[in-house]
Amino acid sequence: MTEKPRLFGADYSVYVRIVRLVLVEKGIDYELVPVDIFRGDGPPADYLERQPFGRIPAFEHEGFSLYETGAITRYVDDVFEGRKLQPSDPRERARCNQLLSIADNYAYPAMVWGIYVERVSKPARGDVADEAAISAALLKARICMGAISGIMGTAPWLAGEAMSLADLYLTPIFDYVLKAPEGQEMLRQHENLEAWWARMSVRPSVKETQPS
Ligand SMILES: N[C@@H](CCC(=O)N[C@@H](CS)C(=O)NCC(=O)O)C(=O)O
Repeated sequence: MTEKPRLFGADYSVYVRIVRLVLVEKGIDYELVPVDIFRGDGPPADYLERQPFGRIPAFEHEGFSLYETGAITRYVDDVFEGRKLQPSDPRERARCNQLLSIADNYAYPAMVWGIYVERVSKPARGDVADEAAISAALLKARICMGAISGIMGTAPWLAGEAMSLADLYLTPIFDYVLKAPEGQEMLRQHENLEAWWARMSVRPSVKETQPS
């Protein structure tokens, strides 16, 4: 019997959830090995051998160790059977890759750290939200929503005719930002994204990977 792939990380992490969504959507059985990088003394020393930058996730499949979510998800899509998550059409694939870059470079920092963490997560643990940080993040997040909506256009999925890595990358980010009223307000400005989220958020993979 082949070994189950192992995913190292915590279920609250956006990036760990992206890989979990990919694994679930492809129907792959995997083991989630808990690693908490936010504990007081930092990432466990043996984890740094897997991921020298101390970020989650890391991944292992039959002796092959890998980190960086973009590399992991493309590897999983290439190596395992199941639905293909990278478009074969070169232009749709380029749009998919463009959306992954938008997610990494602009949406994740603005929507998760700038809005969700400040507006929802900090107050929940008794800390005061940094309103200036929220205002600055909102400017960037609005650009992200506009860009994502523009790329999607009238297609059913973010990168075209089929669900792709782009949808799975942006789902955990949207799930967090939509917990803030500012996130809900931004979504209402984009009818195509509202309809996409209504379809995406009820998928069994999204329910199965909810942070605990
Ligand atoms: N470039 C990394 C980013 C992963 C990442 O930033 N993960 C977050 C959790 S969602 C993390 O480990 N943050 C810890 C830190 O910033 O120290 C990837 O694609 O895997």
